[in-house]
Amino acid sequence: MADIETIASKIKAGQINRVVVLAGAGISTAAGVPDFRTPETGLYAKLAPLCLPYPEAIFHINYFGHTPEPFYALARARNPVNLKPTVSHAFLALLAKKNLLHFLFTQNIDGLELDAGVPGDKMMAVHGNWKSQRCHKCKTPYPDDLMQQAVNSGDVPYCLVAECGGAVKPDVVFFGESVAPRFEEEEPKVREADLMLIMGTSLKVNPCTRLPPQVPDGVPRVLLNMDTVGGIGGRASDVSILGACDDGVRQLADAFGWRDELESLWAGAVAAKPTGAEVDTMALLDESIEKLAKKMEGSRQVPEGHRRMLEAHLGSKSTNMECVVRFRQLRSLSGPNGPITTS
Ligand code: CNA
Repeated sequence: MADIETIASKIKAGQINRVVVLAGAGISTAAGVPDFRTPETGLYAKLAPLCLPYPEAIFHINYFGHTPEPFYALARARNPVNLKPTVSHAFLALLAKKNLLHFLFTQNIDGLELDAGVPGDKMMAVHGNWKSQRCHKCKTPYPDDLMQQAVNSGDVPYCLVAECGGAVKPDVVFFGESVAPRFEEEEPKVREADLMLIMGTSLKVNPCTRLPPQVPDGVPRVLLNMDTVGGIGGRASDVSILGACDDGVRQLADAFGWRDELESLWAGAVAAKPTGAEVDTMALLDESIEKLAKKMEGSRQVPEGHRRMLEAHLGSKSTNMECVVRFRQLRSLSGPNGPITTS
């Protein structure tokens, strides 16, 4: 079984030069952004009051097309303007500074890797990022200042092109959309790696889930995550550092003799990121979700697209049964065979 000390001695001997990293939401939870799937604190658990057809629907392009309100209810709390990089982001920048970062695939859309100092040509935000936005229908770009106003107020911004009226969407890849072709161009880098780090991801979302199996046999894959995922640990050369990523990268930095450099790079990255007023993103998220849930309940309306998706998911294990009951009550309000109130 491989261990941190063996990897550290290879790093010190210059035998590891091409580190490929796959990162996910877990490297940003310490910055105040909930991940998706952690029970109770993850975004999917928090969304329950909105009675979505299934939690991932909030990021599905079809759902956004007819019901963009839930997405904007959480936009303010996930607005990267309010976030500072974590020590895990700083570790990635340190790898790049030491010329060891072969490539970083991040599934995150918060851009914190760039804020920490990872060069843009050494990474791909596979699911896009929040730095720009456009109408999801006609694709016309939408101004940054108006987008910021919408994010701050929680109101859905709509296309400025007369007669279009589509909702504006940040340039992040939703479920049902394809990732940029650059992904396939960069993918072979995984097979060139002499070390892979897999950090803060459940390895449940395509296409990144297919990267770790491509690391050649015998090349160490180090998992820094709260829990074991994706069969990592199944090879003799795998190493698992379970727990918070920030603790894991500090453990690695200690073993590599980089600890002071890591802490000072992190402090510099935090100081360099201008932020507005301190915001409790988790509290903001709860507040916005509660507000929208009350509004939806009060209106006694079920958008037609929402109804169709909920019905299509009845019986699946992610169905929120409380919502189905509420939905049926709503239906009986309009009479057993009467129309469902739609908007
Ligand atoms: P996920 O499915 O929510 O999994 C997160 C994983 O990280 C889980 O295995 C957790 O146990 C683990 N985890 C949570 N906190 C920590 C921590 N502090 N230290 C170590 N491990 C931790 O998220 P994935 O990234 O795997 O899924 C891909 C989705 C999530 C992408 O589409 C992203 O866009 C999306 N996402 C991004 C952000 C962001 O940009 N910060 C936030 C939430 C979700």
